[in-house]
Amino acid sequence: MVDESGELKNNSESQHNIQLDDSLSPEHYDASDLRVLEGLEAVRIRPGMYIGSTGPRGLHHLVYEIVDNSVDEALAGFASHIEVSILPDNAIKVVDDGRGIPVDEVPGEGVSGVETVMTKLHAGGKFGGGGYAVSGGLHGVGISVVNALSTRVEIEVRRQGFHWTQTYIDQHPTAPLKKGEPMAENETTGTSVTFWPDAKIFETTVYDFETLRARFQQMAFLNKGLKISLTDLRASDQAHDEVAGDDKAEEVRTVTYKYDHGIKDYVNYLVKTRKVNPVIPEAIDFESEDQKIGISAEIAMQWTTAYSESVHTFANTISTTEGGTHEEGFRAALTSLVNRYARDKNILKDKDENLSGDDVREGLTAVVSVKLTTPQFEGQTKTKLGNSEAKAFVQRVMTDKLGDWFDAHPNEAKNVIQKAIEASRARLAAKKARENTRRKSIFETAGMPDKLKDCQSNNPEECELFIVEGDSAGGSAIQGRNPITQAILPLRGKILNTERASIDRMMKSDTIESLITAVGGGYGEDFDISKVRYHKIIIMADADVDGAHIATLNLTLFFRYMRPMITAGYVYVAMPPLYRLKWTKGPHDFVYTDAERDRVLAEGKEAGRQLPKGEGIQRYKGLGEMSYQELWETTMDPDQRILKQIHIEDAAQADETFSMLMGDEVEPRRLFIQRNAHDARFIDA
Ligand code: 0RA
Repeated sequence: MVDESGELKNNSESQHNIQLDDSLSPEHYDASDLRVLEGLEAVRIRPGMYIGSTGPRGLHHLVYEIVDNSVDEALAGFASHIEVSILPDNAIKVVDDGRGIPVDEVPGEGVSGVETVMTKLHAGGKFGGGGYAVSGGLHGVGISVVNALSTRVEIEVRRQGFHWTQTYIDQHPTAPLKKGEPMAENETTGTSVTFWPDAKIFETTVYDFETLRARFQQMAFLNKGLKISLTDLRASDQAHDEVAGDDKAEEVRTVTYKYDHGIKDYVNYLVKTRKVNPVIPEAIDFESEDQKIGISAEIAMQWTTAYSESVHTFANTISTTEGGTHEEGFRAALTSLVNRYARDKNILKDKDENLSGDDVREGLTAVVSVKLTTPQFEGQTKTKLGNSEAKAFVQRVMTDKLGDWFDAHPNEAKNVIQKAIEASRARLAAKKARENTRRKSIFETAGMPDKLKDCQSNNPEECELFIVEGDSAGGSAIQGRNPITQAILPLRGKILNTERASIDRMMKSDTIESLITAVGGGYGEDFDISKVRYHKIIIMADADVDGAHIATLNLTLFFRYMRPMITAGYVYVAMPPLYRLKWTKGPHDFVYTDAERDRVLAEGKEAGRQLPKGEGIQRYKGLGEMSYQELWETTMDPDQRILKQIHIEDAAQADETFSMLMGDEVEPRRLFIQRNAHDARFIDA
């Protein structure tokens, strides 16, 4: 998914000068105080290093840290059900039916296993277990980090016939682990962890149901047979307060996920949400494990009548958005296998060109999930798998198993290859059309589209391309811009829905052609980010539903055909203001939401400021209504504008979202823009 909200304050050390021992009081159990202060203090000083950020993403990460431990119990064969609840005060409770955290004293530690896990960094699998623990969040740092960043943690373990409990307040246990009631006859072993995230650390402590729901559904897909449920026990008004204007009253929400066919179910689900037709009767799936090198791979795939590919890869259940070795192995094997088979069977003739990877993957929905003992995560966002053995392993598994499948299903194999051949024809036709237009435009400035008002600088790092809806806004943008670094591409009306168009039809569209040409890096498999002419692409559309649709159409084009632009963080959506408050004295205020308008009005009045009678609050209906000065001031000036940087946190979820957004419903599009962009005010500064 795209990053869900602004995380502006993260990693700023100065904001986390938090007192660590203000909770020490005589009644506190103090045997382990020293140990607590050592490791956990480091986490509180630099939370970003352990959980990525102190924004909403980091807040949600705490839940995943606990759940990952429970998932490890499931992978080790001991747990089958994980129940997560959001409590009324935004505390999180995670209950599993695993073995339970060890309760006996850990040799050399002088305290129970529970207390060791809670107070020592990385204590997770260090004792007792040692199994095949392969789930794990971004950092896999364990429960102690959750303790470090919570004001309170309550643990209950069912193990060795008893209930064991312990409470931590500001990291410190209030007493040693307490042996309580015996377990009832019908009770299973397990662990229950409840924690209250520290509001001194996090920008917000309000959990988003949808974010957790989507992640748990994905975990259920990636861990076949595992049952995960999520229940929201907050009052419904509170449960929704992250999305302004969404005040539907709903009763307690509960979802439960369990997929007996794992990623095959995932592929079927993705195909269904894309509302496209499958090409083969049933999704292909296979798995293989090599215990010697400690790696397993599960692969599921289905070709569909869609035009774009949707291949999603995971390592230890983490979405590897930047791809990596497992994805390379998958692609290499698929392309060469299909070409070899097509030539063997004479479906591809001697004179025919080889099918490209893009051709073979057109319409392919696939999930590749590898689990390995020592994953290496690389890349900008640490979501690229680096283990070289994963490439060879996935390549071998694909070649063997998909090869067998082709041999066993010759008719279906033929359909798949036929589809790739059609994709290849369309690709060649598109290439020809492009070459024709290029020849035609040779007299224009360096082959750039007529409509593009380019900037003077040739340094992509400082160049910005504004994609502007409509001619009148385009005109103001051209007048208002900084011509040195800002280029304008006005597009008339909506661009083609690339979700629903073949590549040759897509390339016949003037608007899309001019956009791709202006960006300069090509598209699809041949996309080359080093040739890109601007490091900021700014989609500028009205702040209404129609504008949101235009923004999503543009984003879909980037997502499907120029994805590295998004991964590199080059794609932004401009946020034009909704109102201008014209104070009688002092500078005007631009505000971006109704809530902000009310707040700024109240603050201004409190400070004794006044609005002129009548037209003190100007509402902007659209970009086209602003003068070029206003447009510059509010939306284009790097010192004042607000940009939302688009992130792909999880390509599989983004994929689903784009499919959903391209449908007919209006409301999800508005919410999309509101929730899924990143406030780049400071990135920009
Ligand atoms: C340390 C060792 C063992 C299990 C766990 C921790 C454990 C942690 C969590 C956190 C949530 N649920 C959990 N379940 C288990 C191994 C236990 C053994 O060897 O019996």
